[in-house]
Amino acid sequence: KKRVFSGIQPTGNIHLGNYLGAIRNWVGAQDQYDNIFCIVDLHAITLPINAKELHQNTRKLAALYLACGLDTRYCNLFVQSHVHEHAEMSWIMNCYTPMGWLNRMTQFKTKADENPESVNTGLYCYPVLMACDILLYQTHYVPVGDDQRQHVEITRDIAQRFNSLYKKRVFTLPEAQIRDTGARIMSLENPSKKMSKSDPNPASRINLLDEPKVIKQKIARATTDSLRLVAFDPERPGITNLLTIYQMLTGQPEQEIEAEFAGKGYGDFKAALTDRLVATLEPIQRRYNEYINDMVSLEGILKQGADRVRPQATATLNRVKEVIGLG
Ligand code: AQP
Repeated sequence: KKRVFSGIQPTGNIHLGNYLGAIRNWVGAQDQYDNIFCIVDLHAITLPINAKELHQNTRKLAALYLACGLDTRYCNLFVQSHVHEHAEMSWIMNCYTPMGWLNRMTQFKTKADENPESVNTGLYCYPVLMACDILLYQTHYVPVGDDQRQHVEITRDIAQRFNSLYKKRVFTLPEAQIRDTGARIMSLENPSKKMSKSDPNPASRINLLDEPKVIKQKIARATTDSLRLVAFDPERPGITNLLTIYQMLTGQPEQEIEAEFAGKGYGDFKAALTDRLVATLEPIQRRYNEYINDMVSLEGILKQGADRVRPQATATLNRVKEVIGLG
C-alpha cells in the first residue's frame, strides 16, 4: 500500500476547515493506504504557547482524530516530539535548505507580520521540519488543505536536491493530495481569509466542539451580502463559502442546492446549514467525550503509534547520516 502522512498543530480549537480540508479526507480513504497521522507539537512551539495548554491540546487533538473516525486498525497516530528523529533530521536538513527558498514561504511572512514581537528562528525553519516529518516515512501522499500546497512543494524540492547531490534515492518524492472542493474553507467573518485556529475572533470559525447554540449564533452572524440570492458566485465569497460547507455536508450538486433554496432568503438557508452542522458534529462530540475521559487508553494509543512508526524514522535518519558521512 502507498504511504500517507499528514498532521495538525495542537495550537487551539480544531475547526471545520481542518475537518473538511483534512481530517474527513483522511478518514474517507484510510482503508486504501498505510497511514501515519501526527500531532505536530514541535511545530506548535514556533509561536508562544502555554505549557499546560500545549499538553492538553495534544490530548484533545488525539481524541478528536479518533472521534472523527480515524481507526487504529488502518492508522498510526502519534505525537511528533515522541519520535526524536524529527528534530534531529530537521537540523540536518536545515543545512541542506537554501535560505532563499525559506524567504519565499508565504505562511512565514503572514505569521511574522501578525506576531512581530515573537518571530523566532523556529518559525522561519518550520517548512524544513515539516519536510522532515514527511520524508522520514518515505511518504507517497500528503493529504492537506490548499494552504499547505507551498509546503509540500518545498518538501519535494528539498528531497530532490538531496537525492541529486548524493546521486542516491534516499527520499521518496511525496505528492500533495488536495481536493477540488473544501480545500479552503474561509473565515465566517472575513471570507477573503481562510478559516484558521489562530484567528483572534472566535466567531470567524466553527470549532468541532462548539455547542449547537454557538453554531447557530455563528452561522447567523456569518458575513453574506445584500443581494439575498442563495447561489454559488465567486463575486460573493461569503454566501459561496457557506454554500460550499453545505455542499460538503450534504453531498448534493450545486444546482440541486440552488434549486432547493430558490426564492428563499439567507435566513432559511442558514437554518438548514445550522441543522446539518449540528447533525454532523453531534456524534463527533459524543465520541470525543468518551475518548477524552479515558486518558489511559488515549496515552496507550499514542505510545503504540510512536513505537510503530519509529523504526521507519530511524532507518531513514540513519541512511541520511550514512550518506553524508555522520555517525
Ligand atoms: N480553512 C481551511 N480550509 C481547509 N483546510 C484547512 N486546513 C487548515 N485550515 C483550513 C488544513 O488543516 C490541516 C491542519 O492545519 P494547521 O494545523 O496549520 O491548522 P490551521 O487552522 O491553519 O492552524 P493555524 O495555527 O491557525 O495556522 P495558520 O495561521 O497557518 O492558519 C492542514 O492540512 C491544513 O491544510
